[in-house]
Amino acid sequence: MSFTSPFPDVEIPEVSVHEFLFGTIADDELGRTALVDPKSGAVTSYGELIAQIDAVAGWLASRGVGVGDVVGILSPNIPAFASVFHGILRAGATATTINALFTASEIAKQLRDSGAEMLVTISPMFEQAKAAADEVGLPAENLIVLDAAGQADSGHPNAADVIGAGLPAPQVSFDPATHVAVLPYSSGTTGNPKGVALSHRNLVANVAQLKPLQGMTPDDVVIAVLPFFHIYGMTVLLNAALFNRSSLVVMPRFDLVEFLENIQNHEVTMAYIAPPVAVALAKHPIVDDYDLSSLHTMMSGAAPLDDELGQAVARRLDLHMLQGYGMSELSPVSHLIPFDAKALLGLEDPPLSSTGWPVPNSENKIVDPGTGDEVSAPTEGLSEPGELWVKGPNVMLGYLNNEQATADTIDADGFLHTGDLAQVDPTGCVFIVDRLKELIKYKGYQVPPAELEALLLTHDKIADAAVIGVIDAESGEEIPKAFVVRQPDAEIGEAEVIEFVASKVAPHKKVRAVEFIEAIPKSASGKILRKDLRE
Ligand code: AYL
Repeated sequence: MSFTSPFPDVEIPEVSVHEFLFGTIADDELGRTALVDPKSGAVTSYGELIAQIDAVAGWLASRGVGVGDVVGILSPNIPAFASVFHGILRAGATATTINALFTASEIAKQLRDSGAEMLVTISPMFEQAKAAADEVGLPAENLIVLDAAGQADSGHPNAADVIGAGLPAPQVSFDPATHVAVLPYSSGTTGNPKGVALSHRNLVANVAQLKPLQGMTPDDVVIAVLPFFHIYGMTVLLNAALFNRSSLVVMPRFDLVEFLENIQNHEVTMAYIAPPVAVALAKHPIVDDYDLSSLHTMMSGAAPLDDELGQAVARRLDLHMLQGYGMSELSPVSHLIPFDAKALLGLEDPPLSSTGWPVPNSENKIVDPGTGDEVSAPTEGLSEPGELWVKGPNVMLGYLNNEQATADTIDADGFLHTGDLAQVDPTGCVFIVDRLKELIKYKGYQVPPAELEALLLTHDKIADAAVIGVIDAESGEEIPKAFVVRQPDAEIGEAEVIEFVASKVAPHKKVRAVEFIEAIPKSASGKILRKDLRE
């Protein structure tokens, strides 16, 4: 079946991200709070943020960085992330956002693949950043360490150099529809992580598509604990909150007590989370010690939210609980339960086990992966399951330097094949039921099996390996599990495999279970038969 968004189309202006977010800002909005650093209490107003963005863009331009250049950002959420990120885009350059927990070799891989010629980081990440910069041959003056004021003679520019100089923003011109604004990395439906080329138009579109459903206003205070380097935090928090003139309370990492304290002390009204946070909010006794009455809305995305769990959080905290679905390749939100389902759809209680309806300006298909035929539309109940296909202005331009992977993902009619299995009800409400693709998610983060398999094969006691996602009996969460074939006569146990992987990758990519087998089941063409492993 084929269906469109039930929401009216929105206007998507043909402008850059910067113009869209700040081009029409009113004088009386400049003094409003854009960003709060709860640790130091520092507040950045919209006026200050815009000045900082201009300064970053001006400094980059003075260094010859502009259209066609790529700059990496390696940082957890800090207020300066916003100025650096938007400064890069304002200069006409492309930002590649790197997971702050990556190891040096993971960082180097992304820098090399994206062609980044500059990297911006902060001192806690300096060691990895420096090793990666050395590996790809970036000179000291192209590694910016924002908070390293004391390293004056290190050759690394810092925030005082970059922002303090206050250089004027350059005039740049590009086509927002085709110019790549950001390159986050995703493994998509198969293989190794790839640069997801998202245009200015993609990013503008998704904020515009979210606007009527998200319910964010200038009176909202939004807690920003999901990382800005991941597309969820980038679009749904950073860009959407700034567009709506809300305030962001910026947290560099999740800590339950700090999360609760910040909601209470800053009278946070909206929280965007991934399912593991919902578990803590539903179950932890400490939650009762805080006044969280300011919170009116919470949205979960990036992995399936258990219905009961979501309801438990909504009841305990007395708020609207919503769920969204999407992919990095969709900028990312393609489906959402709207903030006000009653007004928009005439629905009292939208099902929280669903991921809601297609965002405005978009079209969907549900296609039987076996036959390639569209499944029939249900008159009642749910349709047969099929692969969810999505078309709209938020569909990525493609994977960087990878025409094959792009063609395998976006078809000739412009539909992106998500690799997720969904069912749909007669109103067009989508229920994600399974994943067809190889991707594993640990706590909402991507774990690319192909990357772990390649790493396991570098171990001299391992003859062959395959990695799949399994549900951990204890936590009920998806975890990466490795199937390992030992080299003849080699002795290697579970602990050694786990430690080997853990020493080479970011924590979320660790293998968390190991099974030794005689041979990895493969098809005639050599493809790992993941279904057989699952069984
Ligand atoms: P990536 N339910 C089930 N699976 C989900 C959901 C969900 N609500 N959201 C994302 N996924 C899975 O690029 C699905 O397999 O996501 C999808 O193909 O890291 C994959 O995650 C994409 O992984 C929001 C808020 C989307 C966040 C997101 C994050 C998307 C980034 C919509 O409202």
